[in-house]
Amino acid sequence: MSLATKFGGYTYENPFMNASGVHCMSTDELDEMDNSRAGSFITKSATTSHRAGNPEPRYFSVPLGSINSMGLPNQGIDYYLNYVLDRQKSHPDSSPVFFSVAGMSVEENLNLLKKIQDSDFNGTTELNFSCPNVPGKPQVAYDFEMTQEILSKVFEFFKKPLGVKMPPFFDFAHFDAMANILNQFPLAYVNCINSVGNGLYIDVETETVVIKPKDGFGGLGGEYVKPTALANVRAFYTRLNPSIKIIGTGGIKTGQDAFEHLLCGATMLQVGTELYKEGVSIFERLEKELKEIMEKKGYSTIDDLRGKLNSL
Ligand code: RRO
Repeated sequence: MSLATKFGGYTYENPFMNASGVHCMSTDELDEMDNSRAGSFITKSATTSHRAGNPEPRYFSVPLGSINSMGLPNQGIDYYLNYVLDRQKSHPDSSPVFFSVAGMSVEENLNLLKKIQDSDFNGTTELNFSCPNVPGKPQVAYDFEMTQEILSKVFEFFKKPLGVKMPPFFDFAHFDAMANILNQFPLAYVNCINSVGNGLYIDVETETVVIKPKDGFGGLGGEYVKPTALANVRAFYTRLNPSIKIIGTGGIKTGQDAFEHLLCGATMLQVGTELYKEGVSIFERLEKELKEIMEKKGYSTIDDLRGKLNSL
């Protein structure tokens, strides 16, 4: 029984990672990810300079998941780039990691990626097209022309492995149109999904919202979003060129949830809400539970089951 996962020319011990934003804001958290059972990890989406983000409270755990409006707080690209470059030097034999960027404009995205291109970074870069929480800034990937424009400009100079983090889509016309755009580019992967944007959670006792920014509106994660995440993983797995891998993110709390994402076609699996709740010990549990379910069903490798979802 092996959970070994080939991705971008490397073999990771298992497919599990954090979702960008969770347990990756500081070097201490990144070190904890690195020392955990996770197969790999990703840094918090970085902007050009440090951002404080939105006022607190801005993340709230609820029984079926989470709601957040963090507002892209991060230490700035240099902080995370220095971290991953130092790690490369001190652990030259370790598998490379993932690096997330989220520019606030076309220009900023291009400048962030130029910096990565010009650095020695040897891992995979994730371009976040789906932050739902910066007031006045729509989620990039809901603007199809903008998405096409950014990717066209990026691939004029960016030669390292690049993936994109997508928001959820809810209509076949949108799955088709976005897949047509993504298929024009040599992407390493598409990550489905970011949080489901602009939900509203209410504390009935106080008749009040639970997070401060945007009058309580925020991105939903956790159990609420798993069916939407699975639909997006499946929709893009069945529409994208096979060279573009899928990272499955959304509602992974148990080994069974992981198994479902793999059946839909995911290669790597990211955990956000439940990692926030449980801490990095979750990865050991997920590994054990995924192995148990595979054993019970007679699968000895993930490759044997990836994408093999049956239709009726
Ligand atoms: O920082 C955030 O508010 C945030 C980001 Br950048 C994102 O991509 N997804 C999310 O749920 N929150």
